[in-house]
Amino acid sequence: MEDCIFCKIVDGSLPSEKVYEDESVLAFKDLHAQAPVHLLVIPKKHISSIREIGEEDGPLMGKIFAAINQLAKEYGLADKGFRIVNNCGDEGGQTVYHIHFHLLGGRSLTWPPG
Ligand code: DGP
Repeated sequence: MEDCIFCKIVDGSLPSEKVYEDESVLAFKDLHAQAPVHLLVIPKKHISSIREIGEEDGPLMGKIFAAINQLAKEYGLADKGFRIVNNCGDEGGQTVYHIHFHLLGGRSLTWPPG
């Protein structure tokens, strides 16, 4: 989608540090890391937020979580623990309206979030 920075990362017109890619999912390092490991896992297809997910996206969401599990293992987080965050909407803290899942780990994470 035009003017979507994550679509531009998907099509390569904006640079990113890619850490995973398949035909429908991409993961890259967050520009403003909040933890030693902070990755963003996104569908290549433009979905603006969790509110736009339909039943037909079930297999795609399964692929996203398979990629998350693979990355958690690769980055040594699987046994120690990690956090998946999805911010939805303005009050949810969403700033980029292309759905993405933050994978955070590598330190003890506190709760509740701010
Ligand atoms: P959220 O607030 O949940 O919408 O998170 C958006 C995240 O995207 C935020 O942690 C910073 C990150 N981000 C924003 N622009 C870029 C970019 O151009 N490249 C990368 N790698 N990350 C970005």
